[in-house]
Amino acid sequence: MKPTILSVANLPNFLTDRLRDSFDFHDRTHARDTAAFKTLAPKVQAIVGSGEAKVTRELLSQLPAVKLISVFGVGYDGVDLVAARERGITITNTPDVLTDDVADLAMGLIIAVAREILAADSYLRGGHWAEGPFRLARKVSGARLGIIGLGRIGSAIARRADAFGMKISYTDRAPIAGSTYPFHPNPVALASNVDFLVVAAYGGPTTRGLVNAQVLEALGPEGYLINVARGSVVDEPALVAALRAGRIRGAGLDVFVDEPNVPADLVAMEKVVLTPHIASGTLQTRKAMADIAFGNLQAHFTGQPLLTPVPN
Ligand code: 8YV
Repeated sequence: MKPTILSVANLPNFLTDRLRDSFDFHDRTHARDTAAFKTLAPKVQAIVGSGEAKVTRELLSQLPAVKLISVFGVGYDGVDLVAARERGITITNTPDVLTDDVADLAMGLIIAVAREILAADSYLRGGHWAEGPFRLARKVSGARLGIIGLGRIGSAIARRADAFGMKISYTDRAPIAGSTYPFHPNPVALASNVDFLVVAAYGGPTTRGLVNAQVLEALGPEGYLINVARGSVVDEPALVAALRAGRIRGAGLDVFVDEPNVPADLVAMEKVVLTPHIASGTLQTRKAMADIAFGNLQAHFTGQPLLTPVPN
């Protein structure tokens, strides 16, 4: 008998095809078919999630046989960790393989927003070039970059920014042993010393609203905010207000509080660059993530050591 698995995420076909071959696989039945889910729920032994999908206490309470949650993504803040821990449920994620892509997109957003690539593109396509040159932008190389969260992704951003001659500093829960970059004890102190503030911290309750009105005020009217972590780390209404009032200069955002819904105020602004949570979204990386998410399920059901369990 194949183990029964429920996906709570919108996963790529190259993963769902493999899951269908190896498991009794059910794709988001909990959200699609209440009657079918009632029959299915007691049999579900594992859940496949993603960086965006939610595994709530309420859902877990309907799935008494679940022992593993395999997250297709590095961030597992969508899982109710307290409820999972109470039940002794193991969680796995897909670290490392997506680090480069996320750091690449962070640099892309920095350059896109500072050099106004999207507005310049519209200027050209709109036939305005003949009227005169496009307005002057903000230089990236040599600027001061502040990183909130110097973990795997934050460090990869720092390495790239180093190559741009940027002056890097960071904040984290504590100074990172061995790091030579200047440490600031909190986001306000960091923001007041940088031109670009990049969020690369974990999501979840401990970082909710960390980038608040005060931090944005400290970043100042010439500062830019970049977020490739989780929408929840930024107080979104405070960000909209700061952009509107010119208290910061611009923002590059890949993540939002209520995805896929993006505040209309942000969508209407030219000084922001918005991408739909694509930081790990390359074929190469998503395939590597699929291998790990699948490998963790296989390991679990064949009694092998898990590839990438998250610490509990
Ligand atoms: C993905 C992510 O968007 O890794 C994460 O935490 O949020 C992203 O890599 C996601 O997990 C794929 O759906």
